[in-house]
Amino acid sequence: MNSIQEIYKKVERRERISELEAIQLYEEADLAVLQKLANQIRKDKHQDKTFYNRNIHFEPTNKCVYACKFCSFARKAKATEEEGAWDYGIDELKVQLDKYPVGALTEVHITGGVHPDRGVEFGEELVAFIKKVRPEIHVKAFTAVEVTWMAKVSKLSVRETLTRLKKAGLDSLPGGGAEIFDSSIRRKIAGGKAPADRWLEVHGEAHRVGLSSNATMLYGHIEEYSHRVDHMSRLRQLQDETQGFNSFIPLRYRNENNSMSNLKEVSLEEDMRNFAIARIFLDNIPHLKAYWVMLGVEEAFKALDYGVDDMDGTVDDSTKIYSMAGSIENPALSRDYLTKRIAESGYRAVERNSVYEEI
Ligand code: V47
Ligand code: SF4
Repeated sequence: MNSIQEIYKKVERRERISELEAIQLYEEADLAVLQKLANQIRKDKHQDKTFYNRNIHFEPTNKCVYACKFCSFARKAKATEEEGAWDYGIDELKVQLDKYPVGALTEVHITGGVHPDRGVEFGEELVAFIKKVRPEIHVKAFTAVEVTWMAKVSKLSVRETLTRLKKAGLDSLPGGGAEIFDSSIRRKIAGGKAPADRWLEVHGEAHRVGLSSNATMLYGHIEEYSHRVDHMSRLRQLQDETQGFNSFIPLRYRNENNSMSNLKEVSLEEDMRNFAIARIFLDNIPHLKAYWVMLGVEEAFKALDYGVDDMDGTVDDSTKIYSMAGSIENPALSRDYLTKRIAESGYRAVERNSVYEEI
């Protein structure tokens, strides 16, 4: 086993670290050293740029065939409106889009519960509608879990499902549904939903049909450091093969209104340690995102000093997944606020499109 000093030196030489070395960083590394190393890597890759975009979310339903224990958002598939369930379609999507003049948004992110009856046709309809009325908007839609379910309902292969969605106008896949890949932990917190291999297969196929994607990791619940490293290692392996991931998004478990509310949330220090190690370990994923909606605004700005180069976007109060789990109630940040705070943090704000081209 290497000493911790030797691992630091390896990172300084920009050599790839092993899974065991990453676990050792989690267990032994000094946070100030991790911060310095992650920051150097971030500077090599992106200099002083901090990216953001102008985006909204659309959550077509919160009805879900699954019952992940960490989820505060989902309702049973047969739940009624009185029980807090919703089913939205084209009409609601149109109302949402009509709020924005042409040019005000560059991305719509669509994700929601896994609706029992909605197959690929529903997905195609939503995506095609956006492309009809706002062809310039990038549509980042449907997690690997949703894609897997659509394929099942419509009796198609994953590849056929992705190809049809792409033809309808889908541009990329969001990173959700990854949770934690280790099967024993995944089974405990995410029940029967798409296992790790399937999640990775969907993203691999997406990359091969020409759709890029993101990857998340839900941490700070019942997993151990070895599970986080295993998760990132499987992503690193797929990325070596496809180069299709744009960004990695660690998501701290939020503990309100769900079946694991007995668990305490991890500390800010733990969040920063996790961002820094992710930046060091995932040498082949270009961007590291602090999703302020989940993490909190102050925490996300702090993360810029621990390897993060992307703040996600303006969001404009269009998502409920995190407010229902105890995070910011009405998440919205203006472009001016993002630009100003990024500058105050010592970085240069750069508006990006969804594949990180500068606007
Ligand atoms: O997969 C659900 C997470 C994810 C909780 O790709 C929770 O750009 C913490 O993936 N505590 C969906 N996390 C959101 C997502 C996402 C968000 C922003 C940007 C992108 C992107 C992707 O939310 C789920 C799950 O891991 N989640 N409940 C909770 N209580
Ligand atoms: Fe359903 Fe997704 Fe919530 Fe799991 S995390 S219960 S799949 S909405």
